[in-house]
Amino acid sequence: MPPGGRNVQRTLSIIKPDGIGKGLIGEVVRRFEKEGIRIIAMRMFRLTLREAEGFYAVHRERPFFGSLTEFMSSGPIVVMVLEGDDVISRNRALMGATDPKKADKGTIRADFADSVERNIVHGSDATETAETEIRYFFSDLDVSE
Ligand code: IDP
Ligand code: MG
Repeated sequence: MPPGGRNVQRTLSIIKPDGIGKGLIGEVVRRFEKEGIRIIAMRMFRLTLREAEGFYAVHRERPFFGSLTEFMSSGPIVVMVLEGDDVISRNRALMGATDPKKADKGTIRADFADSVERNIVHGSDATETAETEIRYFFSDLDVSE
């Protein structure tokens, strides 16, 4: 990228069942919009256990996989496509570290999460995973230009 050039990216954000349960849809959306991050697609639904397992397939061998996928299918979620300059890392910065006890003050997870598993939000971690994760939930027709 040239110096001063823009690096417009898309990323997948999920407000997890604990975030919905705590009434944080508006709060999370507000934090994105306040940062100038555009929401270009949004859906709310409940994942089946199978769908949660598919989404988190990279974690299949981890000891927390069963508990995580049960949690993620325990209630409705809100999934969003975010767009903006360097939005993948900017969203991760707004979210905070996976473990809320280690997350910086003022991040979504530090402010609201109960545990490393129930940590309110998901965000893609790289351009390739962002593309795969957006594709898991959205078709091109769902995304507003
Ligand atoms: P991330 O969401 O910050 O990218 P990942 O390591 O990709 O973190 O893990 C995916 C999700 O799995 C986390 O957001 C969290 O809900 C859950 N998770 C991660 N590590 C643990 C753990 O050690 N115990 C329980 N759940 C975990
Ligand atoms: Mg991750």
